[in-house]
Amino acid sequence: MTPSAALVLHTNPYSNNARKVHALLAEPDMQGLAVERRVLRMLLGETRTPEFLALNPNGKVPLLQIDGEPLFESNAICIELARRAGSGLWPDDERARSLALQWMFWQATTLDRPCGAVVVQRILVPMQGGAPDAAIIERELKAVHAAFAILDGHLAGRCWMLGDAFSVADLAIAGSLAYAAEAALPVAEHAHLAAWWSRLIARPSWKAASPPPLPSPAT
Ligand SMILES: N[C@@H](CCC(=O)N[C@@H](CS)C(=O)NCC(=O)O)C(=O)O
Repeated sequence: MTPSAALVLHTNPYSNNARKVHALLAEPDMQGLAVERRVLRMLLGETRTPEFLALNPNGKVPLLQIDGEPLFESNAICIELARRAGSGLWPDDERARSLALQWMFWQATTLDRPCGAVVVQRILVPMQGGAPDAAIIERELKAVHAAFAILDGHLAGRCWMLGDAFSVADLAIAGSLAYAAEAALPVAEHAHLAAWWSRLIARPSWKAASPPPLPSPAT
């Protein structure tokens, strides 16, 4: 384990990107790591204050401070924390690390945007009193299906994204699917992906990171 540093996670229980980090921290071999959590209420603008923007100019959670130094992007935060804990969730093997990074970049560049767009239309827009835009949903669902087909092909014959071992790559992908049920993302139409998702959501760490029921706009 890396020598201890003061670790502060700025977060929100409803953030799908923060949920990856919460689930990681709930994994058994992460228990030696002390991380203070500070909840920011996104819908009240707490991620847009000058103080927070000075730490993360993107104005987004999660954000990790390591002895005061900021680190943004949930995937980078997961790697940093797993590495500090000496956890095998960030694999030891160099080839496995490259593959983990491959899937984590792919999640951030290809999978997350269309999944997020459908979640916004089907959950956030109605929560704020608006009407979902059917054209956006139709367009983004095509990209979701294309990305899910890639995952489905990869997961055929694999238990987890890197094979037999659960890793930060699984948590990265899970972040994009966090609201799959509520937003009716078409996971069930891709059998290998659906089987992986069932295994993932059965993990005690994922359950421990579940947010309370969806909030009112004041959170
Ligand atoms: N790529 C970033 C995305 C972070 C992100 O989109 N965070 C959202 C919550 S899931 C947020 O903080 N939104 C608040 C805002 O935009 O004001 C990551 O993976 O950390």
